[in-house]
Amino acid sequence: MPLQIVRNDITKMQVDAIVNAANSSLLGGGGVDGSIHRAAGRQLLLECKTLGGCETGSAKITGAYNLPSKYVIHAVGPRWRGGKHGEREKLVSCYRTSLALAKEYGCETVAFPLISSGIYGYPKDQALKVAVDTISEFLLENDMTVYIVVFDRKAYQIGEKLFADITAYIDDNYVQAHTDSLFERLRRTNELMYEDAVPGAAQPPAPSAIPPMMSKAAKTVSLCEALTQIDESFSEMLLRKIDEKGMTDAQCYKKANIDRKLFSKIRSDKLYKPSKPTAIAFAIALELPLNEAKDMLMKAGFALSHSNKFDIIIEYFIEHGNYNVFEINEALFAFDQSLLGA
Ligand code: AR6
Repeated sequence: MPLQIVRNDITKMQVDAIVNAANSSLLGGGGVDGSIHRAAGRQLLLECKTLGGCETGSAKITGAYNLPSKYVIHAVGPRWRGGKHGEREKLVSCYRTSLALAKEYGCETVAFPLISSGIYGYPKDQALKVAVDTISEFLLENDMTVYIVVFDRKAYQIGEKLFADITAYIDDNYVQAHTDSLFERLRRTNELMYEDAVPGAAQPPAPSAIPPMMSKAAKTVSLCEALTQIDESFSEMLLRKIDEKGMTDAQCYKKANIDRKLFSKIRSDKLYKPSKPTAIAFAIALELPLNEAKDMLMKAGFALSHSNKFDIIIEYFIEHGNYNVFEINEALFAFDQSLLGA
């Protein structure tokens, strides 16, 4: 998955480069800066002293010494002063400069903290949005795995309104799914099976009279014949939809937050069985309406139900026409669910 949000201490990340939320002196400080310097050891400070500081909105790179990464990229975020003093542009520039440095040094994996969202006071939901937007824009043109590392739950907030809307949607749908009586559900299942087995039947009999499992196997189709009528596979539907939407493969897998290698596997193996988050990520990237998204999932052997939060959150976004995988992932993360992508 090219962009991932994880909960961790950034000094523990096993990546090529970690990014530090530094100040313009580059000589250390509190917050994540303090932790990085403590974990890297004194040599980091000695190297930083040779750099001559750094402007707000920019970044400089050093070795990582005792840290598990190879490099530390020291980015200087803006202090929040109400939002009308170019804070956003400077924060965007921090991410862009850091990513450009990481690329220049051949890094394949990079981890960012939420720059400026601590001591510098940038509102956390807005800081997260800037991070996600800027990194995902970079990933459209570049192959890299980028982690946004969130230290604690408080440090991570999606917009309050979105959080409240999704909570309400989950509540409503959970309630619906769980207030159905067992009898109601059985009755509906039986009705469906009956329609399936006896097309055009005038009146279904009372629930008690329905045989428990009317199977199509009872009909005349032999197993061999049935096997020649295999439906379009997940991979075939995916490739067909990409063509129908006029997208390139790369546009699709990047929008889905899926890496190129995995996409190639799916492309070359007609019977490839993706994980559920991967299948959904493609349905989202293709902007499929709910019924088609469900159809595509079914091809991979999955369904969207109202019995778990993950499914309801996905449905919420599809119903609201929001097909931004990264925003969906922010919400999934906020509700402690697995993220979309590989
Ligand atoms: N791992 C990941 N994230 C962390 C960690 C950690 N170990 N520790 C804190 N965070 P901050 P800023 C999160 O204050 O706002 C320093 O003194 C934290 O929860 O470290 O850019 C510098 O020298 C928050 O979400 O950086 C500057 O003077 C995010 O990292 C000033 O602070 C950034 O919080 C920079 O302030």
